[in-house]
Amino acid sequence: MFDVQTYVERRNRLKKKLGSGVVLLLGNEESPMNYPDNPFHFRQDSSFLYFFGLDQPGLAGIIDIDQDRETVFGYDFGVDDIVWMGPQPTLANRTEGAGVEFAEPLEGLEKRIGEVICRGRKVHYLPQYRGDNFGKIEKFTGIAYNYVNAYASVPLIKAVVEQRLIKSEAEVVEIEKALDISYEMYQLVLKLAKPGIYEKEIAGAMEGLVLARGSAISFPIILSIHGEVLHGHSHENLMNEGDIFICDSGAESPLHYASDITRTFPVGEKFTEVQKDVYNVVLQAHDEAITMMKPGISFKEVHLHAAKVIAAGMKNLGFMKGNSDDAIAAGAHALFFPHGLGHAMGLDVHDMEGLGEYYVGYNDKVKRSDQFGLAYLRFAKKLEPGHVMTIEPGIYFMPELVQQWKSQDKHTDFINYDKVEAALGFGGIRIEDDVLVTETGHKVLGEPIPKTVEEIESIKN
Ligand SMILES: [Mn+2]
Repeated sequence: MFDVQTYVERRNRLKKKLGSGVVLLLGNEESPMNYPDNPFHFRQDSSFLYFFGLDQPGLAGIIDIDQDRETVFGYDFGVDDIVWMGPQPTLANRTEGAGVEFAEPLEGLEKRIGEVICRGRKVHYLPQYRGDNFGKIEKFTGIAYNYVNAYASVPLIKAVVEQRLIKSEAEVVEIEKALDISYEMYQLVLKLAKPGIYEKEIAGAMEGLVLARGSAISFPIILSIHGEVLHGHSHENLMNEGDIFICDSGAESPLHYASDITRTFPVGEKFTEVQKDVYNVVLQAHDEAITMMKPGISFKEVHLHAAKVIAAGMKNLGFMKGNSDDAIAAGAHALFFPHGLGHAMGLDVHDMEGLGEYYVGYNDKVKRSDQFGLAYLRFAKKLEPGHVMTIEPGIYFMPELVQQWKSQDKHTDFINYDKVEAALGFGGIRIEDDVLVTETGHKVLGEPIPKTVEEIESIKN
């Protein structure tokens, strides 16, 4: 945990921002895999971690703003539990570390919420994503399961997003701890990738490394010679000479802050000429986007600049044609770069996506586009010091998308379909780093992981 004061201050800020009512923050439960006592790896809810820091299942926190009283509800383990689990700290011991004065048995939570509602006071809760917590909110408030998220507190969402989006120095230190593991992961990938190995052998070794550091992956590893499948989690392919592969992965720091890094490497010692050409377009988009990162610039502007580098580069290589600005305005570049440039990162790898992407990356002034490609941009608003963003442009050759667009005669002024079709089977390229926005500009977090063609090929030789 961070020091006690961190959690006290975070809750004080939240109380001040909301002004009145009762905040209910549910921690997560153990989640069974195939029978109740055989759970998945436990992961605490990120907002609960942020405000209370307590990393055990079966807890809930109440912040009564009007009475200035904070309570953590939970369970005290008896000898019958300790027989199976070993000695456990008491609930009061645990809550003390979070600076919370009151620790009460979980059974009292329903009654407490009931009293608040009976008095006509507001219960603020966040959108839920786990079935058991939907069920709890339904039980405590009487709001039907299917309407639980519709009645989540918008003022609470906005207040939590505002706080969690700006990372303190201590939080950045945590993210860099996760990035230390990422650095080792990519050293391992570079060592293992050779013709004749299966994707799952590398992905498995990476996850083993993460576990051996006492950490957990921050999301399921993406590692595939089919880099054009954006979030593919199958690792069954045999990797051959001449293939390139995308590896998109992350780890968690001890306090559960994420890292998120993507590299694209050749399976053999070298990229082919065309792989190198396309790689350098993505790298240029990545580098120029990072250079633009500073307070006051909108992330949409940075995204559109990366799109422009990609459109111009693909025109240079003969895959696109016509005026690149017009191509971007029309959305033609999205055939190759269909996703957003990046996302906020913190306790969640897609930070606070569960609270609503709109609240994280957009606001009343910055509305989401409905154009294919731009619509997937998770964050468009202005950057501020303390934001941690990923920068992850990519170029992909997606056979189904190419066929669909071609059959619809889509953007024929901007796409050279003959040349694109001849290149199908290329796969995809994505390059991702994690970037902190500072007072004056930006800082790429973590030890540099090989990124240029020369760096990669010199290690692989
Ligand atoms: Mn990412």
